[in-house]
Amino acid sequence: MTTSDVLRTDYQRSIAKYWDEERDPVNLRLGDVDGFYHHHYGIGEVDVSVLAGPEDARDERIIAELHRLESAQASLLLDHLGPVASTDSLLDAGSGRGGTSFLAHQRFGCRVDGVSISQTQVEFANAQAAKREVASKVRFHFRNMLETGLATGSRQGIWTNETTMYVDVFELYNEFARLLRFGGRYVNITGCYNDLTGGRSKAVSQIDERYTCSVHPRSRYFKALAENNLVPIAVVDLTAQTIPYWELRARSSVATGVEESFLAAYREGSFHYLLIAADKV
Ligand code: GPP
Ligand code: MG
Repeated sequence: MTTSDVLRTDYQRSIAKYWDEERDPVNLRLGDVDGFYHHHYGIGEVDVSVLAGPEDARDERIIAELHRLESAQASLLLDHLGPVASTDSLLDAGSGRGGTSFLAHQRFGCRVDGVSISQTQVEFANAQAAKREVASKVRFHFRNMLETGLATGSRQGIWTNETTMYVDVFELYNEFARLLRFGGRYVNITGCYNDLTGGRSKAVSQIDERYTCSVHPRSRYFKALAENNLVPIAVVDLTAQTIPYWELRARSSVATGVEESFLAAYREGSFHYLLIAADKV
């Protein structure tokens, strides 16, 4: 596909440019720990022993711990995909450098396609697939998740790991409903703002500004799912589980400055870290 087929708007071109140029140590140094490169945050209790012990190796220990929590997040997402056979196909919508896709292939042994509007990310992830010798099963494509070009009914599972804040979720779920077979599962992990607190808080606006994204209200996800024959089976509020990750990240050498906005938003209750799993009917 040509660039103009994939990138349809000035907004999409600006997002693609951001990710094409992104080389942030908070992502690359963490990925270097074991070769799974993530673009999402972490969950779970922090092992505080990483903060003790010899000063010189402390930063390395913190980075490994942040990475462990990010991998735990991806693992929880995969837990919610339900049974996946090695003959099934999955879609990672907004696949970044491929971390979650490789974990999925490792777990299920099945085909995984990832789509990203960043050609640099697609090349990076495909190089990882070749290095891992899984390129026949795990493939990344320069495609728009709103119009993947993949076959109708071809997917047993689809996930979005912190990518939905870049798109209209009604449009997105229309495409996912086309791709999923009957009984297929969609899993989403996202940050969303709290309808109850009344609109976008200052801290949420700072997150939007940092990534040039537009965090959706919680309600919008459920409306968009319902409109597209996607029936929720699990909703898990991960907010309390992600706060320790942000506290540790704020103390690390790879902090980017966005940590305080996430912590403020989560603590004041204007923002939630949510997992939603839904079945296609
Ligand atoms: C980036 O992950 C994730 C987003 C841009 C989506 C925003 C997420 C929300 C929950 C609102 P990353 O790993 O590239 O970000 P960072 O560089 O900050 O680690
Ligand atoms: Mg990151």
